[in-house]
Amino acid sequence: MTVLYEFPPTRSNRAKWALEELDISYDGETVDLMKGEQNEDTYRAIQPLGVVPALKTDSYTMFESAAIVMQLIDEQADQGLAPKPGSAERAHYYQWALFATGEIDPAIMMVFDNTMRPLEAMNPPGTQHDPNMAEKGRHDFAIRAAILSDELEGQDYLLGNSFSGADIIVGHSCFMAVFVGLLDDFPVLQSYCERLKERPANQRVYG
Ligand SMILES: N[C@@H](CCC(=O)N[C@@H](CS)C(=O)NCC(=O)O)C(=O)O
Repeated sequence: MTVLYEFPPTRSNRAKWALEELDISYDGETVDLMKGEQNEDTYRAIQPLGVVPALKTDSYTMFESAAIVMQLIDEQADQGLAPKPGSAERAHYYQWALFATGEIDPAIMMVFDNTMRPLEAMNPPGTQHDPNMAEKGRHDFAIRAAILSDELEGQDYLLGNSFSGADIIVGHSCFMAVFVGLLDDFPVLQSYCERLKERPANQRVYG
């Protein structure tokens, strides 16, 4: 049986969305971040950093939301959610997936951590929100969002007209950005979010 360790609506939703798109049967196991369950030894044995998501299947256990999405999609290659390995389209698929986790997520989290993150529940004692760091996050996000927006201008999805795993990974970043109040100046990205929200699998996860 496949088990997803999750805490909706965090980045575990990326893995959940892929499971739903691919119609894979799984159990969702909540790791309550507000209660500190991510720090329990049993969970740390699965995800040593103490973050969600993690995925356990009959043959492996893994973490990192984008890696989980891409692995699940490769296991179900006939469903066509990723371009052929080695193709030019695959190059861009990897590019956008890693741009989301390596460039966009950290900028969003810099804003979230310094404005909205519950200090007592999820931070070391004495941590304060830092307005300068929040501003740097907004600045970094805007540069990266403009790059995404240019790419999506005039096309429905990151790889053109067909939906792929890159849209699950980047789409979740865009939903995070909405949550943190960062997408107001990016109408192309707002439309992209609306398009993604029309998908039944997305509605089952983010509904
Ligand atoms: N790069 C990781 C980041 C995972 C991550 O940081 N998850 C957050 C929720 S969005 C978390 O579990 N935080 C727990 C904590 O900070 O204690 C991924 O994409 O899977």
